[in-house]
Amino acid sequence: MDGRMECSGSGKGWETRCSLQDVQGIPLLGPIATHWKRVETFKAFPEDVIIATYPKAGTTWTQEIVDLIFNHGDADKVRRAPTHFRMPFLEMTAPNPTLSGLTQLETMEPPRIIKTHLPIQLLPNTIWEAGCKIIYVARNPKDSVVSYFHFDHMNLIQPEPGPWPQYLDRFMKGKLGWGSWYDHVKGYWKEKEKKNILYLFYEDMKEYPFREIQKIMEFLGYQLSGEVVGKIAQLTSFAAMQGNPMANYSSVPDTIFNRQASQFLRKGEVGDWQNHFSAEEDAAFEAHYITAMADCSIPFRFLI
Ligand code: PPS
Repeated sequence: MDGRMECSGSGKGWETRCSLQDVQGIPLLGPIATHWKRVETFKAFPEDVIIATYPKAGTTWTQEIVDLIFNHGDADKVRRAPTHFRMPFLEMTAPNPTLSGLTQLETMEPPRIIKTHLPIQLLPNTIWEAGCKIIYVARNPKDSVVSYFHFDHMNLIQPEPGPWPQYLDRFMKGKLGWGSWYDHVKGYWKEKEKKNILYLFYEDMKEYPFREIQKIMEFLGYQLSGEVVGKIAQLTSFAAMQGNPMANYSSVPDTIFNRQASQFLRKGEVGDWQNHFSAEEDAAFEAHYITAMADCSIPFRFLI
């Protein structure tokens, strides 16, 4: 079938959703686990920029911003190809080269803008050895899990999400793909001073896009005028990206992204969790959050 790849264990195509397999204690999509050696031995270059996130934290948004910074705000240049071709997904290994981030990366010259959802301890060693700049984006867990739930309905390679209450429970237990949100955000937070990591929040990007784009620009060593930064903010607004076929994943076939279930750029809001969490779920989540985050105070905002 067009654009499909094997799912580890099934021996078939993507007729079935992938299952998760542990890699060093982190549940990853089966095909990623199967090809883990290739991910582990990935060769990074010093000029590469890594955009690391737990799923649904604003990866695509940040990718678009970084590509626009690299291209001095030139909208035509960033419309050269869809997001996943311009800025491959590091661990997304697949026999089909058009879907394999790793295969694409092997053919690209640095500086490359690389997407990953890997927790910090699973990043390939050469990223550290090369001293790559890492932009980490974190999103509050309630909006993250809601976005992830909708995404798992629409992305037919992801494991079946099942009912919301059980899904929320699996998120809190770190059993969804790429593991524990709590460990993920804490892992990068604890290393950010020692390593070359710019730690950003989705909520800040939403509230102060100009300021956050400037931060990214300075981190990457660019000096663009206020006018260009303003243009980048406009080009990367939710509405602009939703209407941009090179930034909205509309090129991914319906056999993989079921758009009847959800759009990739779905709502793009802070606080949508209020439409999904019951009062009881919220209370249980809050109690769990306090315990899970007790060893690390990261200033998450659940509303802006
Ligand atoms: S993925 O699949 O993990 O790479 O997804 P990711 O890109 O990290 O996150 C998708 C969510 O980010 C929202 N999004 C945006 N919000 C605001 N502004 C812009 N420009 C933007 N672009 C993407 C997207 O809509 C998903 O969030 P939800 O809450 O589901 O709408």
